[in-house]
Amino acid sequence: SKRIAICPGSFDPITNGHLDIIERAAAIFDEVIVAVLENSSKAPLFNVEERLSLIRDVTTHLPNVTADAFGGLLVEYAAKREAATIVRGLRAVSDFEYELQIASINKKLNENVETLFMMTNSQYSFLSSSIVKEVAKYGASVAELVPEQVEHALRQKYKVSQG
Ligand code: COD
Repeated sequence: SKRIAICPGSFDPITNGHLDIIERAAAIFDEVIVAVLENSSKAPLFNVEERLSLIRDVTTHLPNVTADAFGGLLVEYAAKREAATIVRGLRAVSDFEYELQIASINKKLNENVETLFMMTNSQYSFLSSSIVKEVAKYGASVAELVPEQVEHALRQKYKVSQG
């Protein structure tokens, strides 16, 4: 049977750090689903449709990668999509506690779903969606942090919001 993995997250917006994890997962699994959490408590910059559209735009070179939105519990979504693995990226030690907590609860909720961690590419160890938004908001270049389509979308977003 097909080995299906889920890369879940907020992806507000997708960065080169996310993309690196997705590409590496795509090389290991038959199918990778990039799953965007909808109705998160955080107020997002990009709505779910915009985030999905950016993910699709920057993964066209990966034929076994698709993007989808999910609500509710991640492990329930994983079961519905017949995915036995959740892939997460680890940047710093500071990620570890949070990730251990999520992975432990997910394991309790569904013991058939395994969480797999991939170390960040050292090039992107400092990179997060929040940092990217902060830099873009002040008009500095994010060209080395995100794919070109995302850079463009950020420029549009902040141009519009600044009037
Ligand atoms: N290098 C490597 N990995 C990176 C980098 C980088 N530079 N930047 C981000 N990543 C990784 C993150 O570690 C993560 O694995 C992934 O990319 C996505 O990151 P984010 O920040 O977009 O996503 P999060 O952490 O906000 O996602 C949280 C979830 C949506 C997965 C979580 O909240 C969830 O599953 N919610 C649904 C409800 C649920 O089931 N909760 C768990 C039980 S309580």
